[in-house]
Amino acid sequence: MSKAKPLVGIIMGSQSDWPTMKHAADILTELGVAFETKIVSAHRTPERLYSFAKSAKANGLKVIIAGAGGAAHLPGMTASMTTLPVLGVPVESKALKGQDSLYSIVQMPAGVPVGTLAIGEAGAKNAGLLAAQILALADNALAGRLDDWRRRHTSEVAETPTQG
Ligand code: RP5
Repeated sequence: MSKAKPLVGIIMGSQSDWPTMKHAADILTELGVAFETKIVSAHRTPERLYSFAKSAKANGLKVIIAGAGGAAHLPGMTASMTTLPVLGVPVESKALKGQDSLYSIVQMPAGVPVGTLAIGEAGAKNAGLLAAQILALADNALAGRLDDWRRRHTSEVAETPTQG
């Protein structure tokens, strides 16, 4: 069986970002969305970044999720080289707990948007969901799977707290 062509590119600045970015990958797997993962560092592998961002659309990607920590210029630099939607995930850093990552990603000057999610695991998971929601605009089967996912998520909330 041939592997589906990836529609979402998940990139991250370092191997150390994977425990966070894995949550984006997991949700896409759960929803049956084909994706690829790559380590692309804006400052350590700038040529890899250039070639990834410049060829992303021609390679069939529809959405890019970019996670980085610290001086997190990866999402913004990626967005500067493509008009695909770029979702930025601020990875929690040691020194500033990801506030540095968040501010680096969220404060894009007008004209080059990056959709910025929450710091860490919640942000990565929501980036995966948001990427799926974008793709679902043109994919009814995926839209149905998202509705089911949301129903399950809602039904997991008990009406009364467990005592004890
Ligand atoms: C950033 O620096 C990466 O995105 C990572 O979050 C952070 C630390 O990278 P390593 O020193 O663990 O490679 O570029």
